[in-house]
Amino acid sequence: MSHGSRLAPGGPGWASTSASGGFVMDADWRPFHPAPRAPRFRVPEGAVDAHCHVFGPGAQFPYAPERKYTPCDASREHLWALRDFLGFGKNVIVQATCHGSDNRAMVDALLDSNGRARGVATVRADISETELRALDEAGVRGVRFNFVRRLVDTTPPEVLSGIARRIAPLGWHVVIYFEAADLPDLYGFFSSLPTVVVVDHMGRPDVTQSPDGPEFELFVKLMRENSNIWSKVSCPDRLSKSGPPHYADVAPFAARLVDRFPDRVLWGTDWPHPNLKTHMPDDGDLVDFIPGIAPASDQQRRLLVENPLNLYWDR
Ligand code: 0GY
Repeated sequence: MSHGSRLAPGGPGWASTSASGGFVMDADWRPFHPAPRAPRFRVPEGAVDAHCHVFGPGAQFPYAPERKYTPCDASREHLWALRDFLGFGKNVIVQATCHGSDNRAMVDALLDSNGRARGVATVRADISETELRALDEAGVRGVRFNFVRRLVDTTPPEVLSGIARRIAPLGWHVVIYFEAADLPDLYGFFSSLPTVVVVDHMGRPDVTQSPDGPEFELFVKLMRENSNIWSKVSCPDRLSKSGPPHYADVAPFAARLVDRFPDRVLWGTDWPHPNLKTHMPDDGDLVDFIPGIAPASDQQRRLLVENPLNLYWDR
């Protein structure tokens, strides 16, 4: 990889702009960047992209009937090529809501990864012990609870608590995704979870407010009061109003968490960036966001290597 180069391996279906298997991609869907640029920032050896997804391909792994969106296919081969191009060593693949609780596409990628990917699944309360053990064997280390109403129908908290109790003995954790405006209502539930809890995208702060203002202060308090709660300092593209390439308005929020909780932060690309409406990020820009939020090499090593290895590979 050299400065100025772009990821463009070519081959059939590389610039994926459709869904296979008879599925029709949403009319307003933005496909992932077909040729991101090489980042200037070199991630440390063994760095982990700790938040990304695979979609389908629909012909092999059909999208779930209950999905709220139909994406373009985004295969494991694309993900591995992006990983290598950006300089990462490993991935954490998070089950996307377009696949519901059918984890086959994600598990297929884990099994293909030669131990270089771990997974976060979506499971139903009636999942059997045998199925849980099979997911564990494949490399799943957590379950995701989603509270974003445009993505899923609501699941009652007592059902989620039951799932958390089932997965705790496996050493798994819970990943939570919610909007900042819902944190006051969910604060007690999140604090009650018995496992490590990883928050997606800093709890989606409104970055037009101050990083020291009451909304983000509540999120920092959640992490301060609960030493089992971690955060992904990811998705500036999803949160920013100032936009690419620097996503400058998001940086102070992420930098605050990296500085205050250096052992409880993770970073991921969020490739293939579902449901973005304003623009599709260049993944090279996203990697170049990292030194702005984690300026010290020690912070970078913890964020990109030690923390994700600790959570996903060492337990
Ligand atoms: C993300 C964010 C989104 C989607 C999903 O599973 C999903 O469908 O997570 C979103 O639309 O905000 O983390 O990928």
